[in-house]
Amino acid sequence: METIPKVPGGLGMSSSSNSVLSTANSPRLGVNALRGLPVDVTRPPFTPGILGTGIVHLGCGAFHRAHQALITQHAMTATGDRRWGIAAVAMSRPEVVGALKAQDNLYTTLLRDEGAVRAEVVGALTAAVHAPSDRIGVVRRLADPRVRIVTLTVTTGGYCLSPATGRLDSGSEPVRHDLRCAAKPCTAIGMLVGGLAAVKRRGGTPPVVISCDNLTANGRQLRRAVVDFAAMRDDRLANWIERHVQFPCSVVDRIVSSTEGDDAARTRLGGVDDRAPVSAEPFMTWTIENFEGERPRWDLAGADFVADVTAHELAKLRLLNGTHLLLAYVGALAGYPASAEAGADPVLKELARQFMLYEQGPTLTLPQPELHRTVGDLLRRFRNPALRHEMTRVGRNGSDKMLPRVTAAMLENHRHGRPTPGAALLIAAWIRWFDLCGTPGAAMEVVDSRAAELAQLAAIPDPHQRARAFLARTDIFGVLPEPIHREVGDALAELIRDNAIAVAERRLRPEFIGRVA
Ligand code: CS2
Repeated sequence: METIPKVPGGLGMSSSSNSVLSTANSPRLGVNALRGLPVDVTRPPFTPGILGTGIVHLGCGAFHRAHQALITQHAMTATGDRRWGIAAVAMSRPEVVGALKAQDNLYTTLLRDEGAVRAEVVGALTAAVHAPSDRIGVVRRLADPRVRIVTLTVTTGGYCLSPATGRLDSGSEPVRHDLRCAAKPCTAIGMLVGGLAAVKRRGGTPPVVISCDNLTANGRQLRRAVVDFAAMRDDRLANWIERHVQFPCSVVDRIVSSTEGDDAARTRLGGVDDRAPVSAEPFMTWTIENFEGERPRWDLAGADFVADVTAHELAKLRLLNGTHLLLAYVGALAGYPASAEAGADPVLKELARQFMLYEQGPTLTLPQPELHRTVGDLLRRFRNPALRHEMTRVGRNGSDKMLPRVTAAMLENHRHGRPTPGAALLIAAWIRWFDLCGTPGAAMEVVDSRAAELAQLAAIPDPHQRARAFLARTDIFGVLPEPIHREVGDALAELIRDNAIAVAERRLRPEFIGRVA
């Protein structure tokens, strides 16, 4: 029997099963339940049955459902153009697919703020597909002439790129599997190439492929992976993809939290049971590089089309995602299991503010007033008490996130002689988690594709040597100079012997030390 290797990336930005507490007798969400929902629940103005499928999405996690799927529903509502239903593909876990199928592909998005919860039932999905159960079917869907757009949220690992070279990691087991077994690919890259090859064979127009992952230059990275993979199958296919397929970059933003064990959906739906709800903040942006071809009027639903997303992307990755990591790793050491709690701690809030203003901010092109406004907004968003964004989710796969979100800026600051206490503490706290994971009551678990290799480094007793051993992993951190190694070692030594909040407070600018309340 064929063995399918473990695929990096997997579910993308999803939460896990999203099961809500339910009573055995509650009616289940579905087309028939729509009419009986409370009046303040927004319903889709169409049912999935009448939509065409113009989009395939790879990575049917919570993020996709609370972001692109909802925006697509709003775009279809604005125009009445019903060609843009989405076939959503779950890359690894079957639970969400089972839940959606049992609900006519309907689910609820709960937009949650301090004062209010707004519920909207989303009917934009025309199919939910479990990729491991239907690999041939996924490729067929990608090649369907009606599909004009493919979107992805498969996380960094899902791109199968080697961090050292930026090219396809052709030695990795999932990639080798997909080269051997092109008809039944297990990676997003193998699936895309399979679908595009079928479009080329029939002489069709390929879909536009839009990455929605938090990666630097996500469209260009995706294109690199796809073209490299195609070239290993057939040079002509690779050339055709290079010439004909558009991979616009896009920057997504919405904090989407876990809905696990959360009964809010059933309450909002007046007792109707939804096993695939998602919870998110009201704030949302989606910035997409211009491309040629048909698309839903996402621009009427909050998305922006621009010539170049670079500046926006850097700001998002460094201010929001980088600071999220700081709050997750340091906050979890302080015992906070979720981002909102860490964001409400006065010392951590000040640390986050200073990290954004004085470390990440100077590496961006944002004008000062905009930087200050963004930082203020982010501090509010981080501490939204209505969302439960667990540290384990925010902090997972840190080894993929360090360079784009933290150390690229750190290195730039070092070159300009600017201090980087927040970044050094962030890295030290991450390293510290390899010691602590699995300890009873720990506020975070380490979930990382490189966890096994890194656990060996974490066993080095001397904190300075341990920090050096981690930082020697240039595939994770890039090349950082000696003073940064020392600074991270110092922070790690302090975190081992002292309380994380005290260590954080010592890293605030002198005028704040002892004065944060
Ligand atoms: C978070 C993101 O888990 C993470 O990496 O930082 O999911 C973050 O919530 C989103 O990017 C917000 O747009």
